[in-house]
This record gives sequence, C-alpha cells and structure tokens, in this order.
Amino acid sequence: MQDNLKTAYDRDGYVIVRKAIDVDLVAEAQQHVHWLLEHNPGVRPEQLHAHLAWNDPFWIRLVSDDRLLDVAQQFVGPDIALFATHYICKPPRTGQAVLWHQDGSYWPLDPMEVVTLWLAVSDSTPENGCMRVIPSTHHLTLEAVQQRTDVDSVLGSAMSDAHVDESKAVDVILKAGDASIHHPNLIHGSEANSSDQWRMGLTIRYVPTTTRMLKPEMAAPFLLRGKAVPGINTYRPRPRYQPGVHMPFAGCEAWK
Ligand SMILES: O=C(O)CCC(=O)C(=O)O
Repeated sequence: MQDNLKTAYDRDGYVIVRKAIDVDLVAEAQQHVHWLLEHNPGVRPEQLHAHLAWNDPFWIRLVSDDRLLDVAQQFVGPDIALFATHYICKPPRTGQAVLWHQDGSYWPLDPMEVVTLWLAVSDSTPENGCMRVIPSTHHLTLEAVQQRTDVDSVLGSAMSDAHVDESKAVDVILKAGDASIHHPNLIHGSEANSSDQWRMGLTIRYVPTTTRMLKPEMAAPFLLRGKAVPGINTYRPRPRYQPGVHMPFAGCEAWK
C-alpha cells in the first residue's frame, strides 16, 4: 500500500491509489450493482445510495475492507466512521453527467473533516464518463450550488460556471479496482457516458469520529474502525447476513 498519499493530496486535492482492492472483490462489487438494480426496479443506476446501504451486509463489508480503511486512515486518522456511500453507475450511452461541484457544499458535517474514496468498480475512462477534477481547487472556499434543470444530471444541481476553469480539468482515469481520494472542497464532476461500456463507481465518504453528522437520517452512519466519541453520532448496527434476503458473498457466513 502506498503510504505517501498525503503529499500529493495536500498539493492537488486528490490522489490516485492503484489496485486498492483485488479482482475477486471487484467482481463481487460488479455483481452487487446488478443485484441492487434487480432488487430496486425504478431506481436509476446513478442513484444507488442512502438507505439502500443500511441493511446490506456486502455493502458494509466492502466499505470496511481493511485495505480501504488503511488508505482512509492516512487522511482521517485511526477512528473512522462511514458518513455516506453511493454507487454512481452510468449505463452505456444513457449514463448521466455529474455537473461541477464541491462535495462540502452539500454536506451537513461539523467540522468538514471528511475524505471521499472513489472506488472504480469498472474501468473509468474519458469515453465512459470518468471523474474530472480541477487540481488544487481544494484551497478555495465552498460555493453554493444551484438547481439545474436544463440538463439531465446525477445531482440536479451545480456550482456557478463563474468559479470553474474547465481548461484546467484533469481526467481521473482508473482501472477497475483502483481508487481516487478527494477533498470536500475540490471542484469536480464527470461527463455523460458516451460509450458502449458501463462506468461503475462507488463513492465512500469517511470521517473521523470527531466529525458530527447533523442529519443522520440522510446519512449511513457506521463505525468502521477504532473508537466512537461519546456524544458525537449514533451509529447503526452492522447488518446481519440473511440467506435469501441479501446478496451472498465470500465470507458472508461470518456476517450472520
Ligand atoms: O462519480 C462521479 O462521476 C462523480 C463523483 C462525485 O461527484 C463525488 O464523488 O462527489
């Protein structure tokens, strides 16, 4: 595991981690996306999030994988909670864009100490709508977002174009199993999927347990490693695996 991630992150507001997880776990995550879509007809593949994770042992197993927590620990320290997690999966040809934004503009967190690990569940390329970032914009303050109805998009909102210098944008090109980490103030987004391939990504928002989640009903608060801080956050119990209810996965017996 790379242990010098913080230098690039502090400079650029993001950093790439190659081969964050192995091919078997990637395959299970891909299977999970299709399982979720089958069990939630009517939910767009860009919108698999929030309460869907609350009672899903594989989802919590994935976000609490030790390799991912070891990465997160470099940014948030040893006491780690999950704040939110969202599969943003763009189907071939119809997958929607994510308009330019800073994550922190949306988040009820106090303080805004949080890091996103974006896990590539498929290859992520300019053609299929990989994430695009504007390096070093994490030094900027958070700007308000406005509703946008002129274009189909995952968030339905964006920051004002006045704050975005798209000529400086960089494509975050990842292989399935790689991850990128980004800062809550970093300006980023992604294009629609114009290819014949799926683009699957899982956002995982890790916080130190000193960060208060002000709207837990909208979050996925799980204690993943280390200690909770008394009086800060109420964590959900880990979901138990029930055959026939949940997707089976390697090691699911230990989650019963
Ligand atoms: O998945 C994407 O294309 C964008 C991800 C994003 O906006 C985020 O992680 O905040």
